[in-house]
Amino acid sequence: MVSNHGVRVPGNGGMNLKQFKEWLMKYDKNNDGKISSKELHDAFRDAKRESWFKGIKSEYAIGKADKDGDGLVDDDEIINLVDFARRKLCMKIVLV
Ligand SMILES: [Ca+2]
Ligand SMILES: [Ca+2]
Repeated sequence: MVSNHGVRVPGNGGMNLKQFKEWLMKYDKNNDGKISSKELHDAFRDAKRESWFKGIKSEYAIGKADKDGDGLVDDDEIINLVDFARRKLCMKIVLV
């Protein structure tokens, strides 16, 4: 099991939406361009290492972001994760 992908979680210095997407898409294991609950779980697990927050439910986050109800967060829906990442993962994400 590889649990560390060599990805440093950005955010301490702030990042924009594009950088947030790029970070999240590193966890898109099957390369379908969408983030599943499992993939988001891996991203959150890594992010939590640098966050005080514990017990983040990726299923909950997906439910918040997934507007068309297919269980996946696609490119257009990632923006719905921004607010969640800001508050729950303490990421500084700047929307420009
Ligand atoms: Ca995927
Ligand atoms: Ca969706």
